[in-house]
Amino acid sequence: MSRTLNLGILAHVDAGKTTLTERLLYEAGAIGAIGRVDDGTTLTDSLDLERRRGITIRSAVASLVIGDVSVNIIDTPGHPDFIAEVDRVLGVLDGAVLVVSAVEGVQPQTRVLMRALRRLRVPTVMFINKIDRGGADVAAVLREIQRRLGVRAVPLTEASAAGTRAAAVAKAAPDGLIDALADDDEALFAAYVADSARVTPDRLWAALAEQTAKSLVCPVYAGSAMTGVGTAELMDGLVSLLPVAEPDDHGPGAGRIFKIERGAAGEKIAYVRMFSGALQVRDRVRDDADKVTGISVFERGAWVRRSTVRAGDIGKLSGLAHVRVGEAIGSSAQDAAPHHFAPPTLEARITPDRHDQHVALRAALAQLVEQDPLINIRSEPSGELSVSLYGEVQKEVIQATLAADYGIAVTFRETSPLYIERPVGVGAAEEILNSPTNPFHAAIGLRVEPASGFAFRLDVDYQSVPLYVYRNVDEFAAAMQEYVRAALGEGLYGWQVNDCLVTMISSNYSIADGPPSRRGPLATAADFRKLTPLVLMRALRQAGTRVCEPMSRARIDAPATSLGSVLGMLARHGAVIHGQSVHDGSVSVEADLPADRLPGVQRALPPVTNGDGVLESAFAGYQPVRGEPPSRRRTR
Ligand SMILES: Nc1nc2c(ncn2[C@@H]2O[C@H](COP(=O)(O)OP(=O)(O)OP(=O)(O)O)[C@@H](O)[C@H]2O)c(=O)[nH]1
Ligand SMILES: [Mg+2]
Repeated sequence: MSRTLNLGILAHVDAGKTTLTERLLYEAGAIGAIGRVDDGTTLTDSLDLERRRGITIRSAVASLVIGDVSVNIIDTPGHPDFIAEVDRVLGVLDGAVLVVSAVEGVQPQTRVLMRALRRLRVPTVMFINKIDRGGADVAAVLREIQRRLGVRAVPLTEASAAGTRAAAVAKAAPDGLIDALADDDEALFAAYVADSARVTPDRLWAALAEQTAKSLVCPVYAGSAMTGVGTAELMDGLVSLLPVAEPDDHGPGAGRIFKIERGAAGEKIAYVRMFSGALQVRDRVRDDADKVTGISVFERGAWVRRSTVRAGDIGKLSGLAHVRVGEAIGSSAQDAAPHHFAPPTLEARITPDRHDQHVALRAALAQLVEQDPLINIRSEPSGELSVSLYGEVQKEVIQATLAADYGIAVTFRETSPLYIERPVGVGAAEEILNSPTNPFHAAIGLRVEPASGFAFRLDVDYQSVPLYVYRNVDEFAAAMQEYVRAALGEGLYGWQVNDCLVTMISSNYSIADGPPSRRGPLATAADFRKLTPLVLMRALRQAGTRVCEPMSRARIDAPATSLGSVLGMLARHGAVIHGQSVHDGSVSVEADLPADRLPGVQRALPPVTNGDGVLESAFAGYQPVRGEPPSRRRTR
């Protein structure tokens, strides 16, 4: 079996991910001619919309061979509106290249991505790209990487003539390497102290690979994806520094779906990364799922039809009509993957321009949600539809996709912040059997209390679990957790309830020949499901909830002379300043403000800074709204 490396290419928008992917494919001989983003001819920006706009919208997979390693490369979008695409990919990577521009340096998304990569312990190599462009400053970017990303950067190439078309790279002197590595490798340090000459380059490289695999250090290469300078060195590093595994492909298959697309005839194609075992044509991906009817895997850089996809590989599966992005498949199938980034902060009403396309729009959106589980659709009893969103660009993309792929012209209106609710105190409620307020054949007690994130616990007598409906207590707990999660979609004010612990404190069900208090038709799963929101709402009413709004942290860099007007402008937009610093005639101001005020600040910035102000922003959690809490119409 060949060795495989599943590699993600990640970066802030426009840093050069797609150009680098194209360059690597070309250098490895996987494509015969090199395409350009600006001409709309790259392999991985294959969607019409991507080619026209020159940005990546969906993650794309390609494959190349370096030495004896088969590298599956996943080019991701950098625009924050499409962070959901990166979210799904993170869970299937063996390693990543985080690209940063030698001109723009570390940008907000660079930080967000590095934090996620570190948290998930994805071994990462950095590539300082665009050293051929005017203004490139590799040394300054290296300092930023250390300071702003908080990683121990190990430069492996040195750039010369950066900022010119003659920019080149050479191997960095190895002196720095021992300093970077000895801290976390006592044996290496001891060997070096005993006899520095005996620490061979091979020994150092092995130590570097080991610490890279453990996410302790981050090797950094420099170059230009455009001219190809430095990419050969990067390719060497990818296969010698990132952990290339030879996974065990015996036993039943387990993997994760990380992308769904539709084929020419509208059929679903699911991309799977296999972690162990193997999956075959005609296998079911879960007990209750459809059968796989076709498999394609990469071989020497191209998709080929096969009967099996094995551990370590990426495969395209057909026949799975009901599969969703993020789903785990195979023997150890558990929940959907957890999310790694901030949630969408906007919601907009979406309406078809032609009134007779309402049903078609609903069906089309349902298909988009399968591909993008972070898009949440709400349909109100009146039939009106809303979608949750990250931003304006995503809105335009949804609009263009609906028009091009489904022939539906839509209008977005009433874009508003996506508020959440948090419980204020503790509340509990209970429904017993045969009471006038309980139309169901099940009984439930729930307690709600503030927490960080969402958690569900089962604290009931196991005798009270209907084991004729659920196979065991764990299955009952999982089902109840899902009912509770669904019910929390709309709290007292109609917003999603977050940050709460829900404990199930009592349970019961009626039986035909039971004592009078329990006598009745046998309870079904539907009784538990339907009763859950009633009890939960009562518990929430007792606990009380507070409506909170999504916040952004903005950082503005501007000429020092404009400080006064920048501060005034921020205050007018309701921002709270919590830091400012002046250096070399320029000033940085950091401030928190409601996320929906950001576009206004963006528009107001050029006039108060003579066009010299730069705004960066990132999601900064939720804060209670001041004044009257906004409410949203409930759908139930
Ligand atoms: N001069 C120079 N330009 C580059 C280089 N790499 C990329 N570019 C240009 O930078 C722009 C963005 O490149 P992309 O490859 O689309 O960047 P990306 O990171 O894939 O962008 P998104 O996927 O939209 O986030 C394009 O105009 C490229 O031609 C480079 O090494 N040097
Ligand atoms: Mg791209």
